[in-house]
Amino acid sequence: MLDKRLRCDKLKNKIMTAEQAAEFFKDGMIVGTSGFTPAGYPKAVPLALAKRAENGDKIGITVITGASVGDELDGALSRAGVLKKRYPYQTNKDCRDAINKGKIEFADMHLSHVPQWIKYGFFGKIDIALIEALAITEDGGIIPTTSIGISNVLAEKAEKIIIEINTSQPMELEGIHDIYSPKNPPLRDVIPLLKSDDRIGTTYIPCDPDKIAAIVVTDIKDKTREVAPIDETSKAIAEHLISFLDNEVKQGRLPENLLPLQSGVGSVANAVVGGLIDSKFEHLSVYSEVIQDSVIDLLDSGKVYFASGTSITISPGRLDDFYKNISKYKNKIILRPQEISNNPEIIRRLGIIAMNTAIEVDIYGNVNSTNVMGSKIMNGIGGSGDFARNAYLTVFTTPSTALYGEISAIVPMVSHHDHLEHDVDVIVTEQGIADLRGLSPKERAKVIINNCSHPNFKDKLNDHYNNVLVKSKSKHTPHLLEEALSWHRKFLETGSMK
Ligand code: 0RQ
Repeated sequence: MLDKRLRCDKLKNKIMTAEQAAEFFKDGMIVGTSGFTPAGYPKAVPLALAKRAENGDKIGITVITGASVGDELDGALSRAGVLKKRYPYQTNKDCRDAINKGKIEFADMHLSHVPQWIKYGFFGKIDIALIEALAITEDGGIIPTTSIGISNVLAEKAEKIIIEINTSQPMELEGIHDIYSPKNPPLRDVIPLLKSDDRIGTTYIPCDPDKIAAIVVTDIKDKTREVAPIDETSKAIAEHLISFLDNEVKQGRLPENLLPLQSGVGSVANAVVGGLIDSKFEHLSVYSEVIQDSVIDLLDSGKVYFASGTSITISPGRLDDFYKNISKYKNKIILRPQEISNNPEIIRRLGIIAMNTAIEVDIYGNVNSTNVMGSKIMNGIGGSGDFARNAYLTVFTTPSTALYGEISAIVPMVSHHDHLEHDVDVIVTEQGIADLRGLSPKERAKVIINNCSHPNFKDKLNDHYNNVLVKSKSKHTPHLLEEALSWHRKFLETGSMK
């Protein structure tokens, strides 16, 4: 069975246990790993490394991944105190807690920047690349599993490579990947991708076999996350968005089958895409980073004919079923490196409709997607900025309230800025939709408050706005700095913005 997975004869003597491979890691190293969402990340070696630290070895490392990864990596290494610095995105509870307690330094980055930073040398030398593989080709090429992320760039740039061949990942995934790596400026060329379903590269990651220092065989499955069932709020958000898109088609601003769709992570994003199943749109395509449950439903229903991403992350209850039916999806899905899935050049060229989720939005259209009350990191900006800044149409969705209605998601001023008013075209909550295109700050404030805020906060927001409008003498973007964050202050003092 391993012959099919390890096809390069000269690498057969590199097979070792996870414990042996974990000995390669030294204190202070910079380690890059595969993985993008809890899909395709290494599992056995990080667990062995965490054990080493728990048994008394002093080791602290920097970890760079494609995006979030599973608990075997971020969770285990955070709990063991091995993780000292983390780039560029995370969603693990223990990792997040350690970041918010100051135990881990976290730099939240646009995901399209990460591969080129590695290529430009901005992180310094990558000591070890730890990559999950489906198989290794005769020449040492790495066939990835359920995600690609930064694996191809790590294989190019890291000093040493450790491979985890994961036998729980079905061989039928072979052929789904398309690896293409742009050169650094000034030699960078046009990326020859004109449609979501274009293939422009190889089905494996080219790799110098002499750099592969260890191969570990494991069968630990991807620990993917459940998505919350679609509730009334998400359903209403999806309905507003779909009728908006419908009108854009009627106005001649979008073709009948729309333009390629990108959707962010989380339960709201999943529900929004899921809402398209009941819409009248046909022959849709997806050019995104994460292919989650709702995209599979859209492929099954025939609404979407093609989906391109860098990761497939299917909720646990549906994963086995997906694996059994991979052949059905093989010519309808391509996985690409995140340098391509999130590439600004391609996002602008294809004219993506970008739909991401906000934590809070202010009355002028600025969006906070990352820091609760301005200082506590949730996940990170992820790819949302890559898409928001470059899309044809940039949409942010959010329920109009959080924390059982005590927090308004529409606030006078966001407590942290991720996406600026200049990049945000449309805001959608369950209350309604604000089309901000072409509006001045004062016009935006009225539309956002009146269309998107919750009835429990609308009057209060209007009072706030009218007050600052007068007191600021109708300045261009009316704010009174001492009052701008008063809503957040009130919540921190009383537990409610009401
Ligand atoms: O907290 O988890 O403690 O219950 O935020 O909120 O409503 O469940 O929404 O799961 O869709 O996630 C923005 C976090 C939304 C996500 C965010 C609290 C709320 C809850 C989650 P609990 P919901 P979702 C590409 C795209 C940035 C990255 C991105 C995200 C938790 O979508 O991380 O877009 N986006 N990547 O209680 C205080 C508020 C709040 C709030 C929500 N106003 N104040 N807490 N919450 N609003 C993908 C990749 O790059 C891989």
